[in-house]
Amino acid sequence: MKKVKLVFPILMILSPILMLAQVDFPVFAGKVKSIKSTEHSIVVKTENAFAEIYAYSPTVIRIRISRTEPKSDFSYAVIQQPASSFRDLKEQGDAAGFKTDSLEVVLFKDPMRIVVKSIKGEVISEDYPSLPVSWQGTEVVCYKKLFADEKFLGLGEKTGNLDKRGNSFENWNSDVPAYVTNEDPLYQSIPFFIGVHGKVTYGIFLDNSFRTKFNFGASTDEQFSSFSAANGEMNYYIFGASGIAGIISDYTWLTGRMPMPPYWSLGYHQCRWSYFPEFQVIGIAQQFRDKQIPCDAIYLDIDYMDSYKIFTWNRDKFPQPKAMIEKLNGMGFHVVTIVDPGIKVEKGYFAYDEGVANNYFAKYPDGTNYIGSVWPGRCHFPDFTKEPVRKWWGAAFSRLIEPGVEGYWNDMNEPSAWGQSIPNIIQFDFEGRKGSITEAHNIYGLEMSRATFEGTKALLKGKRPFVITRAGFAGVQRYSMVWTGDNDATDDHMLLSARMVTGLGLSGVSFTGPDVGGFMGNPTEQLFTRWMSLGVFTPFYRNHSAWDTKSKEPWAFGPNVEKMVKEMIMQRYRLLPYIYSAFHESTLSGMPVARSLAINYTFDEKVYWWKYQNEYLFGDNLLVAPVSCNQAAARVYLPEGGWYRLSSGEFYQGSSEVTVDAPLNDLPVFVKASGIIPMQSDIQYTAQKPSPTLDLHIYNGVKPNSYTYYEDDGMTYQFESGQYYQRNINFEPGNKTIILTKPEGTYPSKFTTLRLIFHSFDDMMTIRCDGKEYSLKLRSARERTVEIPAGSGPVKITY
Ligand code: MIG
Repeated sequence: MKKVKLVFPILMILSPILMLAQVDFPVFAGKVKSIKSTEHSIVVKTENAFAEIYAYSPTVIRIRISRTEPKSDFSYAVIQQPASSFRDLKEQGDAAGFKTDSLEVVLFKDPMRIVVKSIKGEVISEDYPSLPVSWQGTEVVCYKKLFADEKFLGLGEKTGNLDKRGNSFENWNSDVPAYVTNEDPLYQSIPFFIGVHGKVTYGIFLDNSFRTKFNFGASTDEQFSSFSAANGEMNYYIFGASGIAGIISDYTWLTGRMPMPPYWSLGYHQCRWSYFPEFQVIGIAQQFRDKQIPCDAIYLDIDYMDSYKIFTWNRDKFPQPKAMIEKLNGMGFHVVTIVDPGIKVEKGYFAYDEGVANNYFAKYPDGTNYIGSVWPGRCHFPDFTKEPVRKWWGAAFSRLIEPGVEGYWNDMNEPSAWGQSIPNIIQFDFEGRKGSITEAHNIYGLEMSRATFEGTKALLKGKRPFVITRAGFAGVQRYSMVWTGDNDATDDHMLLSARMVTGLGLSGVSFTGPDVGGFMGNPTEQLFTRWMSLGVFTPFYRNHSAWDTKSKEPWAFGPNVEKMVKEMIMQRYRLLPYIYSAFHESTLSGMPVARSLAINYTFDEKVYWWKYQNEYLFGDNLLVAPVSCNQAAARVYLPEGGWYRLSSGEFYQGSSEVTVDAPLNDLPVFVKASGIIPMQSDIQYTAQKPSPTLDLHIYNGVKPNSYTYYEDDGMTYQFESGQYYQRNINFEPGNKTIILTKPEGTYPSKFTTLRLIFHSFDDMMTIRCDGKEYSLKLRSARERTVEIPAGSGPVKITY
């Protein structure tokens, strides 16, 4: 500590001199020369830098620091504008301070150093005392004080532990087939993390698409954390809402939230590289129906195309795509096709000809189109940082939409080229600003997803597109769901996938999932079965595997596994009303569907423990404990409150570590005491009508619980004009009432009857519902049921 404090002031004085000598020595922002407040910001000049500080909302502060005076302001991630200037700008001696309703920013002048506090005066985040923002070459770094107990969460799709302290990470979207379980970087760049120290939580989002690095106290003698960008501005946001849920809500307000996905995309998906020709695709679909295993989606990987040319069909293997898809639709299947960005260099191929004619491709500085090799051979790459290119790309989906494709799977968009080393000089338009791939690389997948989403949304005329992407950047949730790429068929990957899914969830991306069963390699029967059961409780439930692996459909491992796996998929479908409501909640608040326990139990140390860090809440009322496949029993941590095992109804007191059975057909999943879970009857695919009776499971507890049930047509955007069905279910154990509020919206629910299933309400045999008495049936030792009309007004139940 001492050493650092003494050395840096001296070095800062020397730095301009050393710069002249062309030594790779840091240039520090230095002393504040002037501070002025404008309508929307505080503008600061320092010896070597320009800074601007904005309040986007009372809990969202933006800090922007650059060596030269910033001319433009540009972001692909952020969709909001600064709100108002700070109030109470006060300059006093060595510091200036300004406030919002929730936060206070203190700017120290010598050297410039920023401290953000809560309005109560707790320090949330502060620049490391003797290391102000600095540059080395074009790289810019910000150093923050590391608190003794500080934890670091999020950062999107990352490997490693839930708490990332002591490690450093890089963001550079990478095609990493068969990545190892500590690989970094992977496919996505989401330069946003959440810090926890004392009783404080905060978030930091570095909005810079160059290669960025985050150091959470790795190799710094536990003194500071830092984040840096290879080029561009030190442009970051500090989120100071109290609590992680509030921070995620603010972050997704700033960068956008997931739009409502089509209902069918929450079902089970069957994929493989590749199902072809046509008769195999139909055959797989038919086997699902024959075996009565529910499934909603079947995928066409790269072999559906003619020589891997995007937006074409291989007519030998798929002579009549439209007729084939109609047939699949008739069987209740939706078709998803892969699209890669590389456009084959081939005269006469429409995408090549149009792209060349209109200057749609990324270029060398001399204006020639860049060529890299991918699946189709030599390819050009669309410049998605140009509006006309996005429009063109989007419109080309008519070639898939016309025959009936409903899902668009964006692959290889890191962008990947064989060799993975696209030269830094390749040029992109950046909406006229111009930039090279060093800046465009990390947002390439984001803008490709955007082009796909906006284009298909327009073509589908009111129907919701389903977009899937491998690469992305902060804000990707606005356009696409994210799958976690080419994992392996191992237990470690299965467990890691839980952390990656919840890590993405902490970082604004709710609709995520891994290749269930593992992409590379062949899972054992046990691993396959276990992973299929974890998939039930994962936002995205897709089985996928590589071309050189054995078949992995639910029946591929023999009748025993098939029976277990069939029951698991059926459970997913029974749970869809619950899952759909969780997705809807996420579209409104950004709250992920799969929630690390760190969100609700932030200050409970045990949720960060190595052995419990994979646990998460699935929606608000279920807790999932991933277990490796050969473990017959599991040690599980149940946080505060009470918990019921979903499969048996057995009760466990919370704040306890328990050992529970974990046979392959029964993943440890628990329902929160006072939890409410709506479930429907068995269906084979989402378009099939369930019985008109909705099961409403209510688990006894002592705490009140409010649950929001949501339904709509699952297909269109008509819910935006009121065509939805939403109802709160308020369970108040204190006064023994359950109130179903009057349904909101104009959409008629699929369900006209509610079967209330009371769990562990031991001596209760009657209820009163709107004054009328109903007697309960004993369904099992712990379950009592009764059917009541769903009703169109409020319903009050007392017991
Ligand atoms: O170079 O399209 O991650 O899911 O099956 C591999 C073939 C290209 C990578 C994707 C994977 C997909 C595969 N793709």
